[in-house]
Amino acid sequence: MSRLDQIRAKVEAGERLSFDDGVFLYDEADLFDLGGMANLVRERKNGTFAYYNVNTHINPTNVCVYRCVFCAFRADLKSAKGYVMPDEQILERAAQAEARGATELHIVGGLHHQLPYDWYLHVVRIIHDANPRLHLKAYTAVEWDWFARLTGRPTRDILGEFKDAGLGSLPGGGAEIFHPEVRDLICEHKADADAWIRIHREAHQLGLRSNATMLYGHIEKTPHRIDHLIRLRELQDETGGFQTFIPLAFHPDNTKLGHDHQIKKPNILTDLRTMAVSRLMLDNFAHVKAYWIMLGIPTAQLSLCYGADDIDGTVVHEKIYHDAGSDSPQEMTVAELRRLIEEAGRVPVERDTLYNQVVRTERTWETGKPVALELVHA
Ligand code: V47
Ligand code: SF4
Repeated sequence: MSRLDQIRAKVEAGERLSFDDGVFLYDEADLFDLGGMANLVRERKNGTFAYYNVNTHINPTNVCVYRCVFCAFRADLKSAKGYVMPDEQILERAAQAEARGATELHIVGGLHHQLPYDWYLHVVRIIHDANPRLHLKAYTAVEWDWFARLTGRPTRDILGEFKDAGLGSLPGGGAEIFHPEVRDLICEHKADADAWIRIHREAHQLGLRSNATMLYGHIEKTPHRIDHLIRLRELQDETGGFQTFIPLAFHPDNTKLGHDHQIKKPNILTDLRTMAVSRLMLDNFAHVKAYWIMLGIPTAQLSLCYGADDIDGTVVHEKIYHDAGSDSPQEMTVAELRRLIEEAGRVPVERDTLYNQVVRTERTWETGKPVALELVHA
């Protein structure tokens, strides 16, 4: 039996793939074989559904003490590009989101040199108090680690305090590439892999769900990517608290990394390969997301047959990828998202952040049953 056939037999039997299997698939498997296997797992877990949500991004500040070399979003303290949103602007964004029928706000930003811990807490509290129905998916592990550095308090206590103030879940950012051979070169001083994993573990133990990401297509090599996926899989075995994995393609424009290493954006073949290998390695993740802002619409559509079952949401006001050269639109309407999914031969399902189906009437929305579970137990 060929190596590929051995791996295919494991996938068909629902057996776990090893580190070496992952490296082989990434580097040597034919893309169509890879897609076929990933699609098998995708359809086993999520049938023909493809999920989207109605959300808005808020980046309360872009001023950041760190200098991750892949980041085009950050600004120095005194730079003309730097901003801190006043409360009114934050509340207006949240009110607009609510008025447009959003169920989720995605809140992340820089680590400001001078703003105190209480400001970040205040942001969550005022939004939640004004819009209690909006799910607040806020702050990456890098930010939680920063709050611990600011206060000297354990991250577990801080997460608990934010949960009481209205935090709903954690986004998956800040993971980049866990392996120190890469991490030390691209984001040396911020939370390391152990801190990222520990913070997500603590969040899960507090009953908060979270997402996970991997930034690919820069200086990392295949073993670093597989190592990253396996570290996530191990934490998921322990807690079951991750909802979605989101592979993030490096966008080089306006970044030091792109400039110094002359790196181009990964091509569609790498995007699809990464999506498929992620789906196959992360056997204990329910969902894999093709973030359309980052991939562009055609690749996001194709990804729905290469392991992905989710395309994120309407988004609105996206900055991180547009500062780094993304030419996808800033936002998509629900009709456009649904059409994108239908054109790819999938059935669109609106979900809330926690993957409950959203049922809409003319004026309002309600949370229905967990979609995936309904499917699995049908
Ligand atoms: O942590 C920053 C990445 C992340 C660039 O949880 C870049 O649902 C590529 O995590 N090129 C933030 N990537 C975005 C993020 C995310 C996005 C959508 C949904 C969710 C979710 C999470 O973006 C950062 C970093 O890994 N990033 N700069 C860049 N130039
Ligand atoms: Fe700061 Fe985040 Fe950009 Fe790093 S990725 S420089 S932590 S805003």
